Amino acid sequence: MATIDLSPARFSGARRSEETDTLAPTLDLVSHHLCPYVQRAVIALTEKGVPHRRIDVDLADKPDWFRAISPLGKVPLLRVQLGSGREAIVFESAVICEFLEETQPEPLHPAEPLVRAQHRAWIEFASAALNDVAGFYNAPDAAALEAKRVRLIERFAWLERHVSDGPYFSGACFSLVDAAYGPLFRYFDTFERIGAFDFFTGLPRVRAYREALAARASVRTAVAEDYPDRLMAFLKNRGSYLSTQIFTA
Ligand SMILES: N[C@@H](CCC(=O)N[C@@H](CS)C(=O)NCC(=O)O)C(=O)O
Repeated sequence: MATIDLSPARFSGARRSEETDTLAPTLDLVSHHLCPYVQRAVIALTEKGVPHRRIDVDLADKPDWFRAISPLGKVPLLRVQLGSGREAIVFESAVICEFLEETQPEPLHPAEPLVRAQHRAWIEFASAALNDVAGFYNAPDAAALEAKRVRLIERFAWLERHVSDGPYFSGACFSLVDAAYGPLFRYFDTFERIGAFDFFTGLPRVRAYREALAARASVRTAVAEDYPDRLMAFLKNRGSYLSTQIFTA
């Protein structure tokens, strides 16, 4: 069985430890159908061609086995089997993606440290925008919804000034930063089915970026076919102002 060497000698510039082991070739990703952070890890695994199994958990009714291995009670988790027989858990999507970057083929980070740092920073920015997305769909009234709509437009205006001429964040190469924006933009496909919120008016680069990501196979296949219906049902059940604007079955 092919294994991947995890000894620190593989990585330059890192502090050395005594830890050496091997990583079994198939990885388990503990997931949730709708989670955008899970999608980042799935996109990275797909782009790198890493065999993996996806294990979806019900976050509304977390199983005991999941509580026992998830320090923050959140998905995604990467569960890896080691050659020594041990099992290890890696949590937090950014950490999972960086681990994949260090151990798997097909680099998704740029080689230059400054550009890499900027990509990492813009991944953080996508996480801040995801918090605003949650604020938008949980807003209790029309005024709060509008405030979050404006906030999100401000976020996209920042992105407009920093995204490349395309198709991806930095140009021709699909990168880890793109794996953060694909799942973010996906929410807006469903928001647009609910109403005309005009998130992307006057933002041609962001619009083109959104389209390029939606067309990327790894982004498209990071969710199941029933994702739009599941998300719509989730939004309808929030008890929020947006929920009251959903008139589909
Ligand atoms: N910072 C975390 C965020 C992950 C996160 O918020 N996951 C959500 C689902 S999208 C979760 O598991 N929430 C726990 C819950 O709903 O109880 C990461 O990047 O992995």
